[in-house]
Formats: sequence, structure tokens, C-alpha cells
Amino acid sequence: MPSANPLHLAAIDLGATSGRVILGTWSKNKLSLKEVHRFPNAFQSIGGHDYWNIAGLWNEILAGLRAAVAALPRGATLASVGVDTWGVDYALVNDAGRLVYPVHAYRDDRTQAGLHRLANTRAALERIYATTGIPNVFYNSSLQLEETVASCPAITDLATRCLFLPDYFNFLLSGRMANELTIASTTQLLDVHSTDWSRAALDHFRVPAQWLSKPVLAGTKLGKVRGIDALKTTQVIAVPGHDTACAYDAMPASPDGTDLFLSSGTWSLVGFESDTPLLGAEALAARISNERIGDGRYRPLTNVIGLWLLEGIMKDFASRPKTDADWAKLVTAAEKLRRGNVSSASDRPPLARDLLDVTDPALTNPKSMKAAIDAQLKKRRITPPKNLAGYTRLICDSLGRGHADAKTAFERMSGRIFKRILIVGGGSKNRLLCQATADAAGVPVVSFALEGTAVGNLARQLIALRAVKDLTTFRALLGKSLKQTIYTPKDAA
Ligand code: LFR
Repeated sequence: MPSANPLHLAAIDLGATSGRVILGTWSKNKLSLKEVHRFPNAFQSIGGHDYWNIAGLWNEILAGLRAAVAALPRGATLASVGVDTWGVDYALVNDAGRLVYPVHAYRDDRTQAGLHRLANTRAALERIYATTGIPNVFYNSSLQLEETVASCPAITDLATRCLFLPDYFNFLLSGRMANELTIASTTQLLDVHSTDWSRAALDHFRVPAQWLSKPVLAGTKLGKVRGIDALKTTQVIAVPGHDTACAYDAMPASPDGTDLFLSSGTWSLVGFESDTPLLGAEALAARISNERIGDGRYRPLTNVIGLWLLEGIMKDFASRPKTDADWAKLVTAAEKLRRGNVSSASDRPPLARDLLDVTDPALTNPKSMKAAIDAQLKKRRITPPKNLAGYTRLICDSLGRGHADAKTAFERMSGRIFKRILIVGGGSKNRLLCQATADAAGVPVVSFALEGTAVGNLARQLIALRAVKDLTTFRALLGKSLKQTIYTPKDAA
């Protein structure tokens, strides 16, 4: 049922290293996008801990919404707005919605003690995995909340609600406090077999159950925007609050389930859609996260360290690219290299033994990415690259191998065969990474010129507004108009 008039919507899409506000216009079954505001994001450290600048982010959101309104055609209004962010981080508030604790960033190493405690208690580790479907990862909200309650016991009196970041911004916009399902599924506190919190997990991590309310599904209307005159008729819609859930929603996947999804940004999230979770010892060993789709189904995925490595290494080189032309030059130089910095090009993918171990925790939040990479290579008696092109090549090849390993593990566990890898996000524009992934995985990589997270965010708003019937319909319509690049694997023999 295509609506006669164009519909205008805004997606607020916050990533760990940059945020954007995108104005989407739906007209004649086609979505067009206009990026009206983009800004850098970074956590800041004080006293040895890492925090988000939450007031700064809110001000950027407001600036973005003002820019969206300014970009509307004369007389038009914004029908709705939705917020997605990275996973796991949260705001603790009181009944009035006032912040009662600073908002930590997930890379803060305050969770290390809890991480090791759980890792070393096999029975608890297995029980928590069987209950929540989420492995023991340093950034989990469960570990973060456990640390907050332990280091500041008074918090259980001060705070009455825990709002994950999309929930918190939804509250600032609409005045309604709600927890949304996809973001809740990143916490390691949700029951993997239902759409409600797990009492056992909450008790294990000593998180007060009253801080959380039964999660709402994507598409829930939270109320009109408060306090901004130009937006007084604009609905705040709970979209999938987790950016990765939005990115997955935007994939124009084949309905037969043979596509593997890769959302490539700061993190590389490799996974697929499923009606059932992947659980058990093998899934736990492979660190499969059974996160949720907006409608309640599952996105079993693994988290490979991602472009964080590339973002990190750039800081160590004054010669880092500053313009698109610089980037093109760097990629071309890196393409010419064979891994190990031997200058002759080769058609063969590099051998795994020459690549980085991307699971090395030393790469998570190092002071210098170059020093951390060099230290790992030195330990393994591998000569570090000579220049930025060499590091770029090493990182892309290593991530490609990580993506391929994830594919193999998923095929073994799910019994499915994945015929293509669909990639969206920043990495979809990186042809070195796309080719390395195709080469290592032995299947074509299809890269879409698509702002994945923003498009998934807008799609859920369109469905909630009944402008589009459902996600399958949206994907079919989107697929028709999308530009794609296919990277075919080079012979891996
Ligand atoms: C990507 C992402 C990942 C999540 C990581 C930390 O932006 O949301 O899915 O695991 O950030 O929250």
C-alpha cells in the first residue's frame, strides 16, 4: 500500500567513532537518503576510566534534527524519528530521568576482573551461556553493571532505571522510558528463550531487576517528540536500538537463507538470521552471540575485531590519508603488496600463518596499535610491515581470514551452506577488505552502496507507520534499486 505523499523520517545513527543523522524520504516505494549531519565520536578518559560525552552526543542529535527539518521541502513535516547506537552501554537514571552515574564506554577495562572470574568458573560460564546465549565478552553490560554495583553500592538506591543508550535518547526525545529488545539482547541479561530478562542472569551479576522493564519490540511508538516545536507532530519510534540489528535488517538478502551477513565498521559482525538460537559447547567455544532481530528472532553472530585495527594504525602514521584521493592511493599501494611486504603481487590469498591473530586481547584498546601489532608479530617471529600500506594490507587480509573462519564455524554448527557474503557499512567501501574476504572465504562478497544501519532504522519506521507491509517487502523493494559490487574469490589453491 504505497502512500500517496512522500513520507519524511529521520534516522539517528550513533557509532563508536562517528554519528550521523539521516533524512529519509519514502516516495513511490523508493527510499532516498540525505545525510544532514555527521560528527566524530570518541570516548574520553579521566582518572584511568573511559566515558562517553553524553551531553555532547545529545547536542549533536539536536543539531542533526534541526538540520533534518531545514532540509525538508516547504510545508513538509517529519513523520517519525528512530535512534540506533552501538551495543551494551547504558545510562543509570532516577525516576525523573536524571543521570545518577557517569556513562562508561565499553572499552574501559574495569570489567577485566569480572571477565576472568566468569571465564575461570566453567559451570557459571556454561549456565550463563545456556540462559542468555551471549558469550563472556569484556564489554557485556552484565559485567559493566556488576562492576558498577560492586564499586558503588549506593547506586542501587540512587538509580531506579537502567536505559541502554538508544533507550536513553528515546526517553530524552519522547519522555517515555522503555527498554527495546535488540539492544537488550546485547547485554547478556536477556533470557535467550523468551523476550524478557533472565532472572538467573540478573541475580548472577547482582543487577537489580527493577532497573529493567520487559523489552518492547521494534516498531513500538513511544510518543511525540517533546520540547522541539518543529517536531511536535513527529513520532518517536523504537527501531532496533542496536546498530547491528539495523544493519542486518537493511541487507537485501535472498529469502532462502543462503546469505551470510557482514556488518563491517569499528567491529566486523558476521552472522545470519535464524528462527532458533545456536547454543551448546561448540557455540560457546566459537563465541557465538545470539543477539535478536527487531521482531524477536535471532541473529547468531561472531564479533571479529574489525576496522578498529585500521582506525588505530592510522593514528600511528603522520602520512595517514586525509582525502578520498589519499585513501585511493593507499589502497592501490596496499593492493600491490604481497603480505609480508614482498613487493611482487600474487594472486593467491596469504597464508594464515603470516596473518595477525585478530583475537589477541592486546589489540582491544592499546595505547599504540602499531606497537601492539608489532609486539604480536615479534612474538611469532614475523617481520612487521615497512609502511602504512603494509599494515593496511596485513589488517585487511587478517580480517578477511577472520570473516572466513566465522563462515566455516557457522556452516559446521548450523548445517547451512552460505553461498554469498553480503557486506554493508564502512568496510563495504574498502575493496581490499572485500577482496580479502572473498579470497579467504571462497565465495563471492557482495558489497552494497548502502548506509546499512540508517536504512534498517528507517525501514522499521516505515513498517511501523504502515507505509511498508513488512521487512521482506522492504528488502525486495530496496534490492531493486541498489548498486552492488561483486568481489569473486581468487583461486585459493
Ligand atoms: C557495533 C556494535 C557491536 C557490538 C559492539 C559493542 O557498533 O554494536 O555489534 O558488539 O558495537 O557494543
